[in-house]
Order: sequence, then C-alpha cells, then structure tokens
Amino acid sequence: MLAELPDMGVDQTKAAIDRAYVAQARWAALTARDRSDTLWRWHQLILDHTDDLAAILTAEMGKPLPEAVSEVSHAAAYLQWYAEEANRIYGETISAPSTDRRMLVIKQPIGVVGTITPWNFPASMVARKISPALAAGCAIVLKPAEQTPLVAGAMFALAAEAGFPDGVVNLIYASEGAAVGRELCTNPKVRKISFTGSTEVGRLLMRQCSDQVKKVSLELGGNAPFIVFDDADVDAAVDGAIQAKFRNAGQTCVSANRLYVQSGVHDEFAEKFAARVRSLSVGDGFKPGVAIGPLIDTHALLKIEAHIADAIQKGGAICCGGSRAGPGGTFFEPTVLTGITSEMLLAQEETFGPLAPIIRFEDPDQVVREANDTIYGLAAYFYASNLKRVWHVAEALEYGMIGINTGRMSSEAAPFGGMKQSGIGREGSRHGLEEYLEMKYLCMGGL
Ligand code: TXE
Repeated sequence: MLAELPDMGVDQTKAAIDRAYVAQARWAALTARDRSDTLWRWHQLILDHTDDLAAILTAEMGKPLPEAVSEVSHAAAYLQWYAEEANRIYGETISAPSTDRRMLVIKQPIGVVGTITPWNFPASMVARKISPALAAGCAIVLKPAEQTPLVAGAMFALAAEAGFPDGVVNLIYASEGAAVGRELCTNPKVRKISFTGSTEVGRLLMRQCSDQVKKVSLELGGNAPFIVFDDADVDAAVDGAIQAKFRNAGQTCVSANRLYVQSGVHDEFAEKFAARVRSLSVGDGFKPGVAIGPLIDTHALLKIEAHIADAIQKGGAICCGGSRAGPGGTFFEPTVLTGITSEMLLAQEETFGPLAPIIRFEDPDQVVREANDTIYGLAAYFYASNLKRVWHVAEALEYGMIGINTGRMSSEAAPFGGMKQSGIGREGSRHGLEEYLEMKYLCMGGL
C-alpha cells in the first residue's frame, strides 16, 4: 500500500462546489495579470518538484520513470502556456448595420467547472484541464481517477503553495466515480463538465448533463490507424510506430491501434518493427532501461488476451510477444501480430495495451475508407512522401489530429481532441481556453 486517503462522497462534493461557487466570483474579479502570476508560480513549483512528482507517478501507476519525468514536464508546459494565455483574452467589435448602434462581444469565465481525469496521464491531464479553466477565471472541482489520486494530490498541494485563493481549486478523492460524477453533472452551480476517459462514461455524463443543458468537453476513446504507404521512409515509420504504439505500454488514447502497411513495404516494415519490439524490456518502471511498465489492472490484461485469442482464432499470427511477462502482476510482453483483418476485435476496439496488429493493404483509397470505418475519430498517423498523397490523405482522414511522418504530436500549443464518438471540444492551445469562456454580445443603442 502506498497511502491511505479519505473516500469523499456526495456531501463533500457539494461542499466543494459551494466553496468553488463563492471563490469563482472573487477569482474572476482579479486582474488577468494576477491570475497569470499565480499560474506561473504553480508552474515553477511543479518544475522544482519534477523528480518527486515523477516518482509518485511511477509508484502509483507504473509507467517507466523517464516517461513520468516527461509527463510532469508536459504538465508544467500547460501551466506555462495558460499563464501566458490568461493575459490574452480578447473580445471583438462588430461593424453595426446602423449608425445609432455599437455592437461588441466580450468573453467571460463560464463559472464553476467539474473535471474528471483518468489514470493514464494523471499529472498532465490535471494540468491540461484546469490550467485553461483557471486562466479563464473559472474555479474548479477535480476528481482524479481512483487508481492514481496521489500525483493529483501532490499537484494540488503545490497549487496551494502557489497561492490560489481559498476555494478556487478543489480536489475530491473518491474510490469510484459514479456518485461524485452525478453530483458534478446535476448540481446547478457547476456550469461545465470536462472529462477524459472512456466513451461509455462520456455518454453517461452527457446524459446526466442534458437536463440542465450543461456544457461538456469530452476526450474519449480512440482507435488510431497508423498507415505506412509504399513511398514512406520505412525506418522513420518504424521509429514512429514504436513511439505511437508503446508509450505508456500502449495505454494512451492516441495509441496506434491498427497498423496498416502497404504490400510493397509490408515485409520490410514487419521485420524491422518486430526486431525493435523484441528489444523493449518489460518491468518495474523504476529500473533503468525499462520501456514497458505494468498495465493498470487485470481487466486491461484480460482485454488484451481476449483480443489476441480472437485474432488467432480468425487466422492472425503472433510475430513476437503474446504472453504475460514478469513474475506475475499485470505485465504483458509487447506484441506484434500479422495477418490481421478488419473483422477482428483488435481492429474494431481500442485495445489500450502493448499490442500492435499489422494489416496488409494494396489499395491506398480503400485503406483510407477502412481507417475511417470506426465510431472513433481522435488521432491518426500516416507515413508517405508523395506530396499530393500527403494532402489528400490528411484531408480524407476523419480524425481530429493527424500525425504525418511522425508518431508523436501532443503539445500544449496544439488543439487536442477528436471527432465522432472520440469527444467534444479541444484542449491545449488558444482553442482550449475558449472552452472555458462564454461569449456575450453587447448591443448599445440610442447613440
Ligand atoms: O475508464 P473510465 P477506465 C478508455 C480505454 C480504457 C477504457 C476503460 O479504452 O481501456 O476507457 O478505462 C471516472 N461517473 N480510456 O475504466 O471508467 C473514473 O473514476 C463519473 C481512454 O479507467 O471512463 C475516472 O476518473 N465518472 C481514456 C474516469 O472516469 C466516472 C483514458 C475514467 O474512467 C464514472 C482512460 C461515472 N459513472 C480510459 N465511472 C483516454 N481518453 O485517454 C468512472 N468514472
């Protein structure tokens, strides 16, 4: 056991919402510069405590320590970005259609925001959700995932040190999400919900918010295609696929879930990729050189095994990996499968683990249709060199984020989010700030 925490329920959630409601008005009345300065102080404190935060992160969710350090830096980058953006909230003036009127648009904070975060990036998700909300002048109530509450707790302790006024940032620890989630969605003092997690829970939250027509931002599951065309640089594609597939043991919503490789480069790609995958070591995230930590829980392990069994039964073959690893626990070998077809479960569902299924294709137009044939639309990747193809494929893929000749694209400066059932809204960049601002139109007459 790492720590004991209080299990907070509906009453404490209500009390936190009440505190946030009162504090929000005071926070919004400060100058943008004041809000920015507080975010800067928090940013600096996170940077100063990077090693401690990363160690907590690895201890509670298992990702390799270098990945944890990089996640904490990514979290700090969001705070930096929104400390800057806090000073750049602009309105508009509109040319009025008559001379006796003036028309303008102002932006105001939406109010109290309820945020629910997942376990796979427990530090950067906290920063990515709450820093734009705070920059906009909102107050927040956050419920972290039950698997990873400690790093959120540590970040909130640093927020208190940074000097956020009482009640502006509120943390609710809960051993399960449903009751707290329902209160956040149905309490009228909460004006917006921002959630990252499964599509199933996202749908439920939308339903719960519908009575009050409460605004929602949802970042949900994905089923990312990773397409390697014949004109791609195969070595670069192998590098990109390793990054896009195996970071965080494949437990990322932008993880390459289906690797489509065109016939002309299929065998070369499969051979080079499998050789790299075999060299990835699985184990304790604190051990130097470990690339793949444990899965979050047994449920995740069983899902991977079910996907492999289904693929093999339908004619797929294991190229490398395929078994549990280590002395028990939830470790699984990084695995490559070939002979995969779109009827198999692992091509249809998000595996959320270190499983890379390779699907051979011939026709470039058909592969784009297949890549789009999913309820999800978060991230897609492709490798190609022909410029005409690059543009056409980028435009044809129905995804919110496209990595072209790269396997990594998340950045605080860019809009992160998806189409279709991968969610609503964007996080990061200027667009992420807009999610927490209301637009108000002012019309002044009699002039
Ligand atoms: O998600 P949940 P889980 C996907 C991924 C994964 C699957 C299940 O495919 O295998 O979802 O993961 C809170 N009301 N992603 O079970 O349950 C919960 O406490 C309100 C993709 O972990 O959605 C936690 O804080 N809240 C994703 C958060 O929701 C509820 C990251 C996420 O948990 C709730 C995680 C309820 N009824 C999983 N039930 C991504 N987009 O990166 C749960 N929660």
